[in-house]
Amino acid sequence: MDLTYFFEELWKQYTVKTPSAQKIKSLFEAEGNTVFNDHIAIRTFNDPRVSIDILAKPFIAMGYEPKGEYHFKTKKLRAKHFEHKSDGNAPKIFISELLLEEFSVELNSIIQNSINQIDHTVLQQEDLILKGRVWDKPSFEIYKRLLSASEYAAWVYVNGFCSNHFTVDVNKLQTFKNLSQVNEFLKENGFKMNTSGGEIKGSASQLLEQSSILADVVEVEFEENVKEITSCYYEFSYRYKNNQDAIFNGFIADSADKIFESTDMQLQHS
Ligand code: OOG
Ligand code: NI
Repeated sequence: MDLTYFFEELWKQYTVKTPSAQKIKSLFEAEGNTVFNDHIAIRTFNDPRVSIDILAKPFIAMGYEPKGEYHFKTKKLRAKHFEHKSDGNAPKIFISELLLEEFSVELNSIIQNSINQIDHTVLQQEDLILKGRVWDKPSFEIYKRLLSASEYAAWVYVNGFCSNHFTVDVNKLQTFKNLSQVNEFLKENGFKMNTSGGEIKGSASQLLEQSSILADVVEVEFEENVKEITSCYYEFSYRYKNNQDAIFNGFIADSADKIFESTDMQLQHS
């Protein structure tokens, strides 16, 4: 598997569901920028058939290695990030998983039922992440039940496996000096920011500042009827150098906790 091909496929699938990302990238380019991707993110469940370690496999095979680990107590999530061993320009990968054992028997049986539907040949392939939703058409009734326990679980149930965001590397934009300039530009162009925890998450002293737009809302065919549900979002990151003059390549759990909320339907109306 080839890394460039893999990211192109992920971007193709992502922009079909996230037209705002393609629009923003084109707006940056029209201003004279070349857009580089800092990282992508993937969501899953800690079931051994689809866990972080399973979804990381193609990336490990393409030269990535695990780096940081992060915990989200309230959201009941765990995450790992991966960096390429030799290609410093390769985007980082952030993969999180829902800790199923911390949820009800009901949630577990819904998720087990979905995972049980995955075709065995698909589970054996290394590109599960390119497969999208690999179980039957979702039920809106079940979606709502999941939503009351975990926004993350409900989102994965509907959206399946994909890159839930790409991230513009603001350090590499030529016509913007910092993240607040980027945010102003996005708002002028009519995009809604995720303001949970503030428009900019993190700080220079934490060596990472991040912002994101709210996820696009797309029509999803449920068993019952068609409903509008959040798909994916676009993120913007600005990284600082540490005392050793090396750029910080990790993530900040407190900031990530708020970035997750970019797909929360409730923020759409606030
Ligand atoms: C990942 C949220 C965290 C970051 O950069 O801190 C994140 C997600 O929404 O799945 O991407
Ligand atoms: Ni991110």
